[in-house]
Amino acid sequence: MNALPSGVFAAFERDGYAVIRGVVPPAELAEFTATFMTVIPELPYPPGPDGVVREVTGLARGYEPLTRIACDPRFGALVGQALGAARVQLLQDSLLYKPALEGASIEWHQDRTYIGYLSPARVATIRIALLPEDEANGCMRVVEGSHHWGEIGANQSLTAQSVASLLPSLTAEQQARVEGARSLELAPGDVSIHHCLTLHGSPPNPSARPRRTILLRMFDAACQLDPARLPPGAEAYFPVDADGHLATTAFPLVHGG
Ligand SMILES: O=C(O)CCC(=O)C(=O)O
Repeated sequence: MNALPSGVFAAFERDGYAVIRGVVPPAELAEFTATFMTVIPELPYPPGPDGVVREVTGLARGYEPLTRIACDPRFGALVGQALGAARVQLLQDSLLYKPALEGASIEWHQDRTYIGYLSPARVATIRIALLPEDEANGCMRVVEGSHHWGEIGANQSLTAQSVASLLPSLTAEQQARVEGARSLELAPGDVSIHHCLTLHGSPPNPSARPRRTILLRMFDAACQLDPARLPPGAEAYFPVDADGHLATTAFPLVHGG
């Protein structure tokens, strides 16, 4: 990768997201794609209410090719730069596939609703495009600056079965801002980073082209676990050190010493 682009921190702070072009070169992208397609082969998958989205989460813990991608220091460094964090840990990895013709939408949401058990809310998702992502094939859309709105709706960390739309919980002014949301069009090898409070979603993919995206959710290692925001019994999956920081044995350090 090139030297870290300047301005990522300022853009992320202002807009709640940033796009960095050409992070993964073509040869490496082929390896990432092979790893992705081992986990999610090009096969038919059962549709939900408006089509198919196949998402596989948490494999980086046990599948070495994906561990290597998730712990690649380039991605940790970009999130560190966006958040202004000296040390960054990996929270979760996901592979997201929207097939051609029948790819489903993802409702407008804040990630905080579903991974809201860290305090403060200094968590970001880096998304690596393996294929072109554009309006025609259901690229992600973000509401610029919406991370400044604070948390909307109830915490559903580890309790929700699916992603629900936050649109009914928005004010009229916020709903108008959703109308003007920005489409994050990405070329293969580009990445986007969004804040866990940024309102985002993606429309269906009726195009003849699939979408394959690797998502890595990362957090400022200075965050502490807030057990009150976890359902009973879930604390066992979030080992902490004496100060309440998530243990690096379970949530690897991906940036900083
Ligand atoms: O890539 C997308 O279409 C949506 C991703 C998403 O919802 C997320 O990162 O939480």
